[in-house]
Amino acid sequence: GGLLRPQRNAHRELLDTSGLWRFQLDPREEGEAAGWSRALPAPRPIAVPCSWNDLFDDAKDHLGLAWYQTELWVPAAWREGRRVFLRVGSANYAAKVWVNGTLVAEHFGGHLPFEAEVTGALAWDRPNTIAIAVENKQLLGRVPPGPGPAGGGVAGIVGGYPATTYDFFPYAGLHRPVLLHAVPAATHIEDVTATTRIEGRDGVVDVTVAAAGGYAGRGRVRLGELEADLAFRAGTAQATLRIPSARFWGPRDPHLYRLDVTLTDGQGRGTDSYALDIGIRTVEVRGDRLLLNGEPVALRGFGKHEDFPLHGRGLDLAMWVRDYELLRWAGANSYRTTHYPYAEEAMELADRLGVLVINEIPAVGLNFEDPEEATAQRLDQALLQLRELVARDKNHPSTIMWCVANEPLGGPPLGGQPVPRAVEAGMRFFRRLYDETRRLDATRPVTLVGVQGGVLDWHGIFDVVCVNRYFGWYTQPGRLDEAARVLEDDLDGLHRRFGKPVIVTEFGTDTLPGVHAAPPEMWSEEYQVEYLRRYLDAAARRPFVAGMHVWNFADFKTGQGTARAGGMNHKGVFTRDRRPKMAAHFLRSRWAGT
Ligand code: E9O
Repeated sequence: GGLLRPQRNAHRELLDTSGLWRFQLDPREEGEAAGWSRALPAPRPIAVPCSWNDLFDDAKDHLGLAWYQTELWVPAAWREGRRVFLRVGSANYAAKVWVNGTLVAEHFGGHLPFEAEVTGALAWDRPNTIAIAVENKQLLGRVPPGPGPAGGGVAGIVGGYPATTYDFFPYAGLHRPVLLHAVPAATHIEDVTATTRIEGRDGVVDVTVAAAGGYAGRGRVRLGELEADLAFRAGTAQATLRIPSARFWGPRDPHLYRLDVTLTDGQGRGTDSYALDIGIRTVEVRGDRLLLNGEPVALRGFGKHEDFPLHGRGLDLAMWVRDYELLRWAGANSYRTTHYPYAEEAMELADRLGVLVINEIPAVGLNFEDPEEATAQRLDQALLQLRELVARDKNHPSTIMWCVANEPLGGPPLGGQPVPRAVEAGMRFFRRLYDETRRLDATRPVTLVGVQGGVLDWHGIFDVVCVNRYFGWYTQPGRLDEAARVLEDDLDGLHRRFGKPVIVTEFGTDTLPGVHAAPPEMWSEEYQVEYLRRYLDAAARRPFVAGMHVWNFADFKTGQGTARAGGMNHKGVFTRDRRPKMAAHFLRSRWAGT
């Protein structure tokens, strides 16, 4: 099946369990044997969705197992002619789900939804107990991996407690809503895939619909005045709609068309339906240019995080609405979902507001010097994450590119020599990920984000060369003019070697708000501005540079370490509570022209 976001309509029901749940840490991992899936012995209240870390002192650095539990009545109307599914939006990292003591689902990997049918496990004469055990160990074979013998990723440079292979804080818990949803039992729409093309001034939409149980009946798709019949065979049907003089989706005009899919009975009456907002647009790489609707496009924006005090990585709609407002304020048109998929609501907002998203799986901190066995396990995890991400986000016009990894290493970090065996292992790994992504979705470019001083060969596999560069911070500290020259040579070298569009997906400096220095010194607001200015100038002179993403949109929480004052990465142009540093005003003047 697909991973359609549940919705409520004449045929479908939805129940959001968000609110106060019960919570208990299980450091000795005794809960499963002791029947905690039915009742927790010593629970305390917790908010769902939310990370557990900022709520209780003893949960702050907890990377082990913890239990969530709630009770709820399922509406009696769902009893007849319905199939009921339970959908977990994001449980970081591993999760097991029980309904009334029956195990219904197990899932690995945070940030992506999973669901299980629970129809047979439900009670109708009493409240149902839902229990979810979540565990966030940093293990070698996971994605992101735990620290290995090779020392992990960039976290190897910045150190930190708890130990991770990345610098953002290892927040854990039920990060997105847990939903119950009901669909018609006879058959229902399991998946819809809409891809779009542009032919002259027309927009062409190819729609593929999957319906449960090998459905062989009929249906229809409607888009405004346009309508097409669906004739299902073995559970799938296709239709093509052509919109004359269409409005093409993009940052200037993020126009969405409503696509209605309906299954129909013998009399043409609807038996199930699903609605999707789609944008008609194309993304392609031609030579060294990135094209949106056939025109070169330059991405202006940031790497981000889902990160906010108290909520951690828990869904925070207020944060999202504010962040999109600040993106607009700064004149940005784009961001990358560093370093994991963001909430579905965030993707929906990007569609509506015309923001171009590089959509990344949680593959950060990979080191191909780690044992082969770990790499093999990571490949399976990454492939699963790719399938889930593409299934979830394939219909979002805002997703313009998939990214399969951030800053993989093929040797020691900080300028160490690549290790040939590790480079080879990475080649095989990324070839697989590239091919699989293209197989899942042939309509979007695929990229890999490389680290400064990292393995260049891997970029050759991908459509766009994305690089993170910190000349003037991690190297050439305090020497901005020298750093700018190194950057320019580096960009030209990448262009000569690959002849593809280049995006600088990270560049930035840690900056403490209120620290000033003339002439600019590291950690001061002036230094951040002058550093960014040089990078943007270098890009502006190079038409093959298809995007500049500042690291980071806002300061964000990290583990504890000598390079992270106050437990934060301070490279934000906004503070963690979204106050602008000087750099935010500078970007606004560059990007929004104000
Ligand atoms: C990943 C991001 O999550 N990139 C890091 C960011 C940072 O601020 C982190 O927050 O540390 C930068 C990695 C830079 C490595 C530079 C190595 C230079 C070697 C020659």
